[in-house]
Amino acid sequence: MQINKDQLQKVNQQGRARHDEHFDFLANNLTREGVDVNTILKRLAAFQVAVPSWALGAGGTRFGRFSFHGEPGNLEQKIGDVGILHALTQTAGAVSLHIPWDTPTDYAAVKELAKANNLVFDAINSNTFQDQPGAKHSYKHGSLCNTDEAIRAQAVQHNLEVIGIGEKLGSKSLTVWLADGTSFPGQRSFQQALAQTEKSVKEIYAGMPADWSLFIEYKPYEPNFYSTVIMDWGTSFMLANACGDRAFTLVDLGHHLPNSNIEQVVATLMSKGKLGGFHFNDSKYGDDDLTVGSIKPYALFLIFNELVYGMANNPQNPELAWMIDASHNIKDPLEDLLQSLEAIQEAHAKALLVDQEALKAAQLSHDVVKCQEILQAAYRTDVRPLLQRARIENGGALDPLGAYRSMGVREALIGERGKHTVATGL
Ligand SMILES: [Mn+2]
Repeated sequence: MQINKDQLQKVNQQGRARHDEHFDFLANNLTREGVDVNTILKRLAAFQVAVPSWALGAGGTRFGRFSFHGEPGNLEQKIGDVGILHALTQTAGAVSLHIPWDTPTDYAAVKELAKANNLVFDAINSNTFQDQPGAKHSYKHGSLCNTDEAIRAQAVQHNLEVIGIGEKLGSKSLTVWLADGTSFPGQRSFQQALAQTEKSVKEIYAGMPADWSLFIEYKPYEPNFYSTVIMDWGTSFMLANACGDRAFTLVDLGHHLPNSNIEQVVATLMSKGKLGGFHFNDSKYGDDDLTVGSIKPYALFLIFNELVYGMANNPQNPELAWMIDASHNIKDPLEDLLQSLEAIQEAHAKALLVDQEALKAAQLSHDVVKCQEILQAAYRTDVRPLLQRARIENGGALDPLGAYRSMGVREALIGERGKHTVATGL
């Protein structure tokens, strides 16, 4: 299904007068403080986050999975779901595919469908954390790091095939996340595993088209519980440097040990021009993949503050590939994604409100109290009217979640697809 624009306009009309009041109040206050509201609206409108195909169905845990009614059962339906998110929010204008779960059968039709939904194909993701049907070798003991040359070669070849698929769709980047690691001390030589991984990623890098980028994701544990080969940003950074100029580190918010200072990681990488991709989610304990902003919204704001600073001050850093990497076990996946998209833009807007000049002055004069006041003044501002205005000016929903519910989108999807569909790959 596609969102009916006329119907959406009608839904928007219901809250329009109230929105105008809230927006005028906020815009007047911000203008008085010297904020250029139109520039912020433009920045919000330009910010597009990719939705990964695997986030459109209900995920699960190793204890089980409870599917959600009307899940997309194929690639075309997944693109349709992202199209719904984009129509409502105007900020989900890209889709990130996972191979082999989303291997297209008809490339022209898939591209046409994406275009009809105003979507582009963002970074494409390979999978060497599962054995594929018919594969000659198993990744049980690692893929790119494996001691067996034939297994490493199979994993490299898979990545090259994924690049080939991405090329046909218009993607310009490959994201590599490895499950490689060990669960017990002594299981494997750390040095050898890292050396083999470096050799393998260099082979993948060498096989990329000249206008492609490689994003190397890291994670400290899980599914292996003693060590992972690419355990942290430093290891990813080292591998990216070993590959070359078009290899970058990818930060996933959930891929850190508790209380890691992710904003500092972001700042460090951007200062070196090596932050390429960014995965949003939230967590309490580990890689929980919860709704963005649901647990630590202030941390998200502080991270965004560094991202906004880096985007303005680090021309050596490329434009980032933004993506939501979350998993929904008990919510309607589309509602969860609408909440995440809202939380991302909220943190983004607040970061844009930080008075960078005043902050710099306060830092130079060692006014620690003032520094905190400046950050928190931005954080405490209710920026939702800005998000609403940016959305409706671009044809989106005033209240995406409210519109999704009042327009009966999930009910329509169940009507089209049936109740008991299961998203591919989940
Ligand atoms: Mn991720």
